[in-house]
Amino acid sequence: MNALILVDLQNDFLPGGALAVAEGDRVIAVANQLAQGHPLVIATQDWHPPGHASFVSLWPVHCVQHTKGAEFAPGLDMRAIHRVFQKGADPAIDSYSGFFDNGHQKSTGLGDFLKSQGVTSVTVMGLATDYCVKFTALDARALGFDVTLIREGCRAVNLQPGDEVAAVEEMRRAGVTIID
Ligand code: VGL
Ligand code: ZN
Repeated sequence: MNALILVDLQNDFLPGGALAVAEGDRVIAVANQLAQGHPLVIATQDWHPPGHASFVSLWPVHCVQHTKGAEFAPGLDMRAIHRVFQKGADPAIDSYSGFFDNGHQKSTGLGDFLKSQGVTSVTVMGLATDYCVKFTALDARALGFDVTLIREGCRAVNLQPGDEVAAVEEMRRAGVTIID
């Protein structure tokens, strides 16, 4: 069985949000379309406590628990989403991947959940290509899932120009099938 993983489709990553991703809003329609009638749809949610370690030097304050910015995009069809996995709640360590924290110490439970459901392949899209999407796709590969990336459902932060292309290449090298 295939699971669709929608990565961090939250207000703070949309235009006007605290960590806005250019054209981030454009992927919501793609998500709704892919989710329609899909047997298993997972959403990840960046879910930071106030004062999260990543706010100090890396990122602006974003996706703070129980704030508007952490909520899912208003246009996202939540009825099509079966389970939400939150990440980044540990104040001391960030979690780009929907599966593990960045130190690979703690699991979110997503991998075990997918295996318990008989999932062997995952389709991944969302925000942002060069961070949470990339690390989610790479961890999914490392856990043994077949992974497909829907590129039109992704947008990148691009702190450096070229980050998006490099992220896609890294995923391709790891065995992720890229659908352009
Ligand atoms: C993300 C930076 C910080 C993402 C989350 O969703 O790609 N990037 N937190
Ligand atoms: Zn974050």
